[in-house]
Amino acid sequence: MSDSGKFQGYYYSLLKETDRRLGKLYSREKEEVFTQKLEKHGFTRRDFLKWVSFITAAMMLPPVFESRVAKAAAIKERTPVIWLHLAECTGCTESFLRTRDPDIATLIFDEISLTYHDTLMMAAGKRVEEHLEKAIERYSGRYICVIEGAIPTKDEGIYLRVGPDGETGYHRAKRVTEHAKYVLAFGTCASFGGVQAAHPNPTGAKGVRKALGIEVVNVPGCPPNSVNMVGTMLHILLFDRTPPTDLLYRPLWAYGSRIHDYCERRAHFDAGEFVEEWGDEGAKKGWCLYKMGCKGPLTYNDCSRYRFNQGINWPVGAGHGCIGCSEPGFWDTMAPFEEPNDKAGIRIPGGKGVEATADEIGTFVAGATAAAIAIHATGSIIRGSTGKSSKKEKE
Ligand code: FSX
Ligand code: SF4
Ligand code: F3S
Repeated sequence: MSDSGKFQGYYYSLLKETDRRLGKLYSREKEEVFTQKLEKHGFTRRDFLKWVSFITAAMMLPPVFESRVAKAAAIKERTPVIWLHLAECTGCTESFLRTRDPDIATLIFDEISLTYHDTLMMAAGKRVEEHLEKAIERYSGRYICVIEGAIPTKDEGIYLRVGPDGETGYHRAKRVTEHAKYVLAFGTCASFGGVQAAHPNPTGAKGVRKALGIEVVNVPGCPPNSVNMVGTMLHILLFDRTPPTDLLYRPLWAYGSRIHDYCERRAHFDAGEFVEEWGDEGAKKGWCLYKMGCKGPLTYNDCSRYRFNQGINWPVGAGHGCIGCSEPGFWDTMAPFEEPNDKAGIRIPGGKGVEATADEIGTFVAGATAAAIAIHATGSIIRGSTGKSSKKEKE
């Protein structure tokens, strides 16, 4: 079957499943309560539907899913979320809170029941521990476990201790994920180890999947943009299954193309117009940042489409190149961040620009990038979505 045939089949079965699920879970009374909540916060039904259209398109679902996404805001029983913080800077939560339409997303996530969140909770100490224990017990086998941060594994994990009893991050993550239905790694630290795992990695820090040997959906970025986090969670809530991923276990809808493919400076790359020095004429004109070290041609993510902080801006928009923060080991492999990666074999247009080099354009991003593209394409084809994600698997 062709790839497009497979995807049509995928969407069709997803649609049928969603209707079956919503048929059981949807409640008109709940919808009325939710609509009243929206109104109370100053949102009209139209505002809500606009948000629904945006997030449905971002998840790369066809418009036929929009009414289902809207309905999902009013289902009877919510999926509880337990959100842990391990070795990291909390930037991922910061990014999550800066949702495109914070109030609508926040309202929906209130409904989703953020059962436990290490940093957003008012309580502290023993009370928090009791709350966590109760949540694990009450929702065992049903909750989504979100993890931010890497897991130090050296010397039995002693380099990260959390909570009043000094439990290791490794033990806590193991204990909570064991009873979770789905595990999501938010941020590059939780996905691949991040800055903690950068050379020489003194604490033996690893991403969740590698540290625990379990199935995890990775939502990398340092931090990831909120659309990727909200959309991934919404996908699971809607369909009760994880989205299709690439070979690095990143949702394809969010990490299926490169920063470079949708970059607002791309026309300047193709025309051979580059910033050569910080603050030069090219910089003032918004030319391409490749020669200043931009790793957009090597990085799979959608920042160039959705940006950060309610869509206001993103690294390249602000005038610095992408540093490849959603790729594994980027602190080591993408550095130096302000110089082009000579080993990547990326060919750039010469001074004559796109008209003179049209035949070459297709080969610009060959060389080392081909390896990344191959990983990606293979993953796209072979890795479907799963309905259960706590199975053990070999590293
Ligand atoms: Fe890591 Fe997230 Fe970078 Fe920070 O929690 S991905 S250091 S933005 O905060 O984990
Ligand atoms: Fe944009 Fe960077 Fe690509 Fe230039 S190299 S077009 S700045 S992503
Ligand atoms: Fe990271 Fe590059 Fe996006 S640095 S935030 S993947 S633009």
